Amino acid sequence: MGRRILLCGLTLFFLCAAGCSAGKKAGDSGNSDREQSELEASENLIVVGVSQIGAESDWRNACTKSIKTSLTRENGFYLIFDDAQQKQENQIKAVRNFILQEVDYIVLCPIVETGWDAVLQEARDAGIPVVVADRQVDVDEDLYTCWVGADFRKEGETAGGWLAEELERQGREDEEIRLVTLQGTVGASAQIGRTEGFARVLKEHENWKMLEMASGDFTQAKGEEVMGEFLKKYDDIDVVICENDNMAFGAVDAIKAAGKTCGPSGEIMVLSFDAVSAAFEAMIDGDINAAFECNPLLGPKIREILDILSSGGTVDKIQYMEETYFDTSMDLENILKTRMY
Ligand code: GZL
Repeated sequence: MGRRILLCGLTLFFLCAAGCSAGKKAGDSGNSDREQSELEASENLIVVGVSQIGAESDWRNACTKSIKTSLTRENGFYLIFDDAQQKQENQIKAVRNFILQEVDYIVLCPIVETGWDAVLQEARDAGIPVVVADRQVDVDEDLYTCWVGADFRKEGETAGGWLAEELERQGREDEEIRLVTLQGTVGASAQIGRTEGFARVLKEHENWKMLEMASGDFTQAKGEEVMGEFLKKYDDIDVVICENDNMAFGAVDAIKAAGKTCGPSGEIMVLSFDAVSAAFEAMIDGDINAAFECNPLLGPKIREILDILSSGGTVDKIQYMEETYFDTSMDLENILKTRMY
């Protein structure tokens, strides 16, 4: 109730201000874009504050687009969106601002799993339900209403299982296989889960040697830099595990810059996570062997959750997204035509 009064008060303030000042960029209604937004917010829209990590990867941009095209005014939402530029402190500030603005719901896409206890307790004390999306938070589960995202450990295990089958197909099941890993942002659920999931398969193959793992922070530039360092240290890498597509693209650039080859017909196998459209193109180009999907289209699921909650319903605490994997044995050109990100 407080929020509605607050927004109506803001609306009245902006309308008075609009009446006294000339030269504002006016829409059809004669109000500035800002006044229009405040007016809209005073309708019976569900006001949602979304704290997004940043724009570090193709996956993240697809996730943001999905959220923005789902939580629209037409669908009954007033969206307040914050891009944290990949800094947890910015996410914490954004959540505190959402609390001050008395939003109806908060959606948090947490950059790492830890450091959220205090601010989520503040949201709970303010009576604002929190939906955690994408990566997870390591807090008392009473501090958030539900989580929706991917099963990262399963993704890692699927990648390990795929590699074992591929090596067997090549007749290399008993050969010493030397691997390196480009990890995502350290402490992010996607990094923790993919590393742990692949490690479960790694320990089943004593002929697989993990030479080194280091973080490329889910970015292409850092991925290229770290892979370049690996290539200087190790001259016989057989496989690079990239915990997202953008680091895989960087790894491919580093491999080529070192005068080596990669992909299904190259010296170094490249396995990637996310399976965005650019990863399909890289597989079609012969640079990447396989991409393990992580579905970024969280918007419709978040919308469904918020609609249920705002009508007094309850939702499951943990909600997994559907996902699979793709490799160069598949009809990738035709599959690519069906991809939404
Ligand atoms: C996975 C997501 C990861 C992606 C990266 O759910 O958190 O963050 O794999 C993105 O591309 O940066």
